[in-house]
Amino acid sequence: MKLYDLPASPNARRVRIFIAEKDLQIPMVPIDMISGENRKSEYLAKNSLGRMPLLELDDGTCIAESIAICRYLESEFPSPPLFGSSGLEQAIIEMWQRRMEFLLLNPMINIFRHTHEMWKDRITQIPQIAEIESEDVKEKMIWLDAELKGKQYIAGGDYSVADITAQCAFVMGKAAVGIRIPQELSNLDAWWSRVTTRKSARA
Ligand SMILES: N[C@@H](CCC(=O)N[C@@H](CS)C(=O)NCC(=O)O)C(=O)O
Repeated sequence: MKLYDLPASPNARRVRIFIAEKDLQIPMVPIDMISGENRKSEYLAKNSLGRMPLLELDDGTCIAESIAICRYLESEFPSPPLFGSSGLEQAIIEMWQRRMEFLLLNPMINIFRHTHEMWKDRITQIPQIAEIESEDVKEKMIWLDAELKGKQYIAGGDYSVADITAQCAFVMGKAAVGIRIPQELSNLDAWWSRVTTRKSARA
């Protein structure tokens, strides 16, 4: 199998971190979005939406959507479990993964898309969307800080895919849209140190 990758993409980073946590060696094929490689027929035949990441299996089956890719890898390589083991663990991790995606990662991506030069000629940019999303993300950081009180990781006991989604949201916030975790949010700040010092964080 191989992973079609977009190095700067937070969604692709989610899958790279997941692969690193599982200690898998999966060849990566970088796709050059700036030159429009993902809009060429060869790539569109693999993913008609022209988006990355994309996992291509040896039989040619293509799996898009970062969480779908992670789910497939979890089923093939269950150890260490990153989506939980028992039914209850799986439900709690799913709950947190969805919250981190909808409340943090997607808004960070939206802020980037509606403000950055790179997206100027690709979408209709609406700066007010970025302003509203930025305020909302700041509120969500305060909420998450309170939720993390007494917890090591987002879903509770162990590092999971919910942490991966949240850390990719904050990498995007820091690197691309200037939103950083305030130091006074001490639970969130401690969690950030915990996850970013893992070896997989560099993936
Ligand atoms: N929901 C998808 C989102 C994939 C996505 O939007 N990827 C972006 C990079 S973060 C992309 O490839 N954009 C290229 C484009 O829109 O042309 C996932 O989780 O994988």
